[in-house]
Amino acid sequence: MSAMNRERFQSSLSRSRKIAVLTGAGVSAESGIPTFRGAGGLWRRHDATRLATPEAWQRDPGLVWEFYHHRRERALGCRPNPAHHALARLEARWRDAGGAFTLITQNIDGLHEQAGSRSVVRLHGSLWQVRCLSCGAVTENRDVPITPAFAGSGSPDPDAHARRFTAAELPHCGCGGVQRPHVVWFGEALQASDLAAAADAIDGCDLLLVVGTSAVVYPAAGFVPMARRHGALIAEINVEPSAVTSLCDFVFTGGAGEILPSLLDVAPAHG
Ligand code: BV8
Ligand code: ZN
Repeated sequence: MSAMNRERFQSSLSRSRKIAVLTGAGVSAESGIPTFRGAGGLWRRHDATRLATPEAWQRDPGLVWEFYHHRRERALGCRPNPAHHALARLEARWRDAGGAFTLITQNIDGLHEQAGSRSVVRLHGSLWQVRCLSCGAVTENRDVPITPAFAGSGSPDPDAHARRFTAAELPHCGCGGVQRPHVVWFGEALQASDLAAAADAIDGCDLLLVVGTSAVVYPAAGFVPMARRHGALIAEINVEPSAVTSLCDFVFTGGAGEILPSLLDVAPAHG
């Protein structure tokens, strides 16, 4: 990134009164959580985007739970990286100075909240919540394995023995209903309240940071052109161009964990 570009960005950031951030899997890459479209997008011979669907659940809920058990087990040891912490610090500085700040994430790993981010819109749900198919109750659940039957399962090895799980071996709610991951699958609608909260954050923001997303998944990716239509300045931090790079006023190429701590080390001009 050129020094002039960096300076222009940091002075725009300092003058911003309402900041919005959109993050994707790339912000967690340096925490050890594989991205969707990188090698992490494959599990056994399945494309992750085909497992994260209601159809996959109808066909074989045990296989879908084995996929999520694998991701929960792998995420257990992962911690927020300097990118998550830099965004949490920026939020605190803007909040203390009376500014507005909302972080909209596509990620389900919970690392933004672990790093201390407070104003978070989780567009796609949480790896650590389950939802009952009978009574709809959404509960926190950090059990790994999710039930004893999944102990030792979930290997991503394409030749791993694929065993079927009975309905009784799946997680159950106190009401007796089967529980699914509380995430938004492809083909499922996002929660209206989350979409509204994200649209409010984009409406009237002077600066949108787009961090670590390929910006191919909708409606999340649609918030970038929405911000542009509302006149916001847009900065992208990514290791490579994305589907929205052409809409960005500033493009910083590199790992979010390396770039964000110094790039965002700016005091608000107001307050
Ligand atoms: C809906 C939860 C309607 C589950 C996820 C054709 C055109 C447009 C849209 C569609 C279409 N066909 C279908 C659709 C709709 C579909 C969609 O967008 N499909 C895409 C694939 C084309 N969208 C949906 O289905 C959505 N729902 O539209 O509903 C509807 C309305 C009413 C009633 C019924 C239905 C639901 C989408 C949500 C799906 N769920 N996650 C789970 O995780 O298991 S999406 C999932 O994939 C992630 O959450 C994430 O959002 C997405 C992956 O995207 P990224 O986060 O960007 O990750 P990716 O790996 O792609 O990229 C990583 C980036 O990081 C890269 O750019 C890389 O360069 C960068 N990077 C890597 N390392 C670093 C880095 N950057 C910085 N630093 C680093 N170190
Ligand atoms: Zn229930």
